[in-house]
Amino acid sequence: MDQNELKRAVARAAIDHLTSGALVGVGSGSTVNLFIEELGRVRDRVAGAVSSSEASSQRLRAQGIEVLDLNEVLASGREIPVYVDGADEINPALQMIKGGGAALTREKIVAAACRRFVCIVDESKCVDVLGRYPLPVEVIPMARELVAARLRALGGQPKVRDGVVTDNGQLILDVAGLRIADAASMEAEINQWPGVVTVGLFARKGADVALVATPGGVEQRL
Ligand code: ABF
Repeated sequence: MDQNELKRAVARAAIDHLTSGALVGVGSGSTVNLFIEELGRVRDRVAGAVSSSEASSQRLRAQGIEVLDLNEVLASGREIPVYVDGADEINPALQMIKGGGAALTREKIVAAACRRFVCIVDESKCVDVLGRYPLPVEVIPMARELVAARLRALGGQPKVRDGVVTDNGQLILDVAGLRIADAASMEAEINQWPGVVTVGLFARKGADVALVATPGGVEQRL
């Protein structure tokens, strides 16, 4: 099985985790793109979607799935039972690094608005300790060097992601060289620095379940 087939298998498995007739929160990335295709096949079972990126919204609409505004959904008192998204890395505690696709801020917002986070990955994303994948941090451009200096003080090597402006008009710093033993503390620390919009650690609120595609089948990890 190649990596694309693994991604397809886990995207398909996520369909069983949806709540019939309800809204679904949808993340971003190549695994989620396959999930959106699978969602198109069962579009009658979902009431609509709340999306974490312009790219996912376009794909959802192309599958005939209505994309709703998060504020309107929440203001009307509707619930979103499940959020489905990929990750760049996930550890055994189901804490993640996300943001390789630069959609981390909206992903964190939509994930926080949904009851359960179903993470869909192939086994190449599973690590014991987060940090092999460079940690994305979304930053207001004026604060770039301030935040970069603080990331260096933590032992990281930050680098501006070339040519990338996020959906929110900000920059991404990718931070190599971190070994993230206490992901929840690091998330809290970086989050409160002036100029940081979002750090790509999803640790204080990680996934509720990980569906992991392996050549032997899709494993469910809790
Ligand atoms: C997004 O998709 C991310 O936060 C993460 O960067 C990425 C994983 O992408 P892929 O499925 O393409 O590996 O959800």
